[in-house]
Amino acid sequence: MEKPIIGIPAARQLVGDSYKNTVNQGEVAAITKAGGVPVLIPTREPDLAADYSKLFDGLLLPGGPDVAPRFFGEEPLPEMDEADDRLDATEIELIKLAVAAGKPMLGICRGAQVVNIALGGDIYQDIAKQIAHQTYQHHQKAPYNQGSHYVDITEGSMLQTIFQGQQHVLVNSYHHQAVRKLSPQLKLTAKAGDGVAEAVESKDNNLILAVQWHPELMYKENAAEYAIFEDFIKRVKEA
Ligand SMILES: [Mn+2]
Repeated sequence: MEKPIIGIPAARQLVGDSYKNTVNQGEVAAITKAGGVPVLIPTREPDLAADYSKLFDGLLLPGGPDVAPRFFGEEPLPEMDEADDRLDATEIELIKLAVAAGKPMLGICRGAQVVNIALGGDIYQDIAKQIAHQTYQHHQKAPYNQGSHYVDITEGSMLQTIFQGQQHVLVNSYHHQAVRKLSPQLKLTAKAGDGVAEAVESKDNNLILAVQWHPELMYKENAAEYAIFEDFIKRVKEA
């Protein structure tokens, strides 16, 4: 495979008085630099997920809005932000289809949460509210390209290889939700010192790597963050 096609589900964004289908430039630029061809996947018609899934070799699940809690069997807490259930339904279907077809995935922030939900896990709707002890500032006020809290990386994980054996890594953080009950198909491969889940990977293969932080906002200054995208394109080429 020369240049793999990477599908990126588009968010619904209100611009002026009309809705647009949008993907962040950070992910598009990082995938392109790593040798992939990014393709925007509209998410307004969940019934078309199977048709869209034929169009790409790998799936990038980007950051985005909160996931509607009905997708993991809960009612919304007051701390929930706006959710987009068509985005949720489309991504969940695309993830299931990608697993079935053996297509590699990279999840970023929301992507880590939605991949866990799609495969039978759930999330905290609001970590500050739902975790009993005091958590770190996971919605950082520092600039997005700046790391703000550390994560501890699990030995023997894909992440450890990507970070060349480093176990304690400074990452950025821009989330108020996080993986809670882990999918039986996933393992936890990084967590913050306060116990918040920061990365998950497939248990039995190398199809899925998903991080809770935003490498697309750090990769220009940080070689290991860029290596997350290089590793993804390599996984897609080898699948
Ligand atoms: Mn965090």
